[in-house]
Amino acid sequence: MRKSQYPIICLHVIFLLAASCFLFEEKPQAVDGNVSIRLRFTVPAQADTLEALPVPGIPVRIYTEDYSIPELTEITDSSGFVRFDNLPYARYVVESHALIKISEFEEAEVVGAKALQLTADSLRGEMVYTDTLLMEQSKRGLKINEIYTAGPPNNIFYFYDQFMELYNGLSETVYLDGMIILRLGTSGLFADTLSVTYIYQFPGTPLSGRQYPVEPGQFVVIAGNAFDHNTIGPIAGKTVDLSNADWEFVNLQEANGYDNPNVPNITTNNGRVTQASKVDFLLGLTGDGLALCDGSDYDQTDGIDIRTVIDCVESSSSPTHIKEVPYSLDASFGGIGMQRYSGQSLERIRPGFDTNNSAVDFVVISKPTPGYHHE
Ligand SMILES: [Ca+2]
Ligand SMILES: [Ca+2]
Ligand SMILES: [Ca+2]
Ligand SMILES: [Ca+2]
Repeated sequence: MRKSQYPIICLHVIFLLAASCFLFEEKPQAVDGNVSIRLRFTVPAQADTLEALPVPGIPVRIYTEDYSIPELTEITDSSGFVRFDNLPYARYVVESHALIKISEFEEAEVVGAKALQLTADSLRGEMVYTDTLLMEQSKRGLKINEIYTAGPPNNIFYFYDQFMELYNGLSETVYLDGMIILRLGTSGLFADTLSVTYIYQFPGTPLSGRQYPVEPGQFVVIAGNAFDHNTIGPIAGKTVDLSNADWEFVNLQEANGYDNPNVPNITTNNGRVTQASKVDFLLGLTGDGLALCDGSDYDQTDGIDIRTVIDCVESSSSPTHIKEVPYSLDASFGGIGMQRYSGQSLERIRPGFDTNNSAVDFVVISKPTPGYHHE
């Protein structure tokens, strides 16, 4: 018998989004365009053939924020095709997830997702956009699940409500002891060390420490500053309450830096990890590189060894952004179109879902979700 990565796919596709099939069964009358999207969903076939296998019978969602058009869902046919008609020119996100049986005992989650900008120019006169999406398998682990950096809607340049969120997608407990979080500089696409702008470390001993557990399915919120940012007058009601964050970034050399005594700290300039900057951990509002590493390499003067990386994400609001993070850690970047001072956040499509390709793995969401996942 030949080895196959997805041997019995046709029999064992399980719907994760079955509920959404029934919500929008009828085509909404508001959709009034004459463009069509026709997509084929496939998964990689055996290693010894080049041909991908179609994925039949899975729900495919499509949505746009350009118009108030309801989300649409269609099911792929027996050849993996799905088609949406009567659409206006707009930017769309197409997404599908499925659990696929990869052996008698094991299922893998796969996703196919794509952002499309349909204009008369991009379609070159055609009325049907056609493409094939290769669904990719998620790698389970402790992941950077959400990065909130844009700031709430405001005109006082407030963005100190930033946080990041981790998620444990494994079936066993992991420990944060001694792990480090990096804000990255430009490393180079084929580099084997990461260039570091900021370096912060959890307390405890890297690799062997067992003081700071993260249970399976648990979210971990790490606040820039762990207080209720709604207490700031001009942004009251528009931002996040981080007073119950799990952790707080503190630069021990920051003059008068905020430090909530009830929230434990992940620190820098602590006698172990050292950085030149005396400011708090802050990320670029609409793009940056961020890495979570196991802490076995904590000397950033010669860069951090990429073999110690647990997860790494590059983001940028600009579609013409030039990548700064090695391809082997993130094949692309997420966050295209994210606006500063919008309250938007960047979160994985599903909790912990990671194909090491942030354009596929992440979506821009309209408001941050500290400690939980967007709907
Ligand atoms: Ca802080
Ligand atoms: Ca604190
Ligand atoms: Ca990753
Ligand atoms: Ca979240």
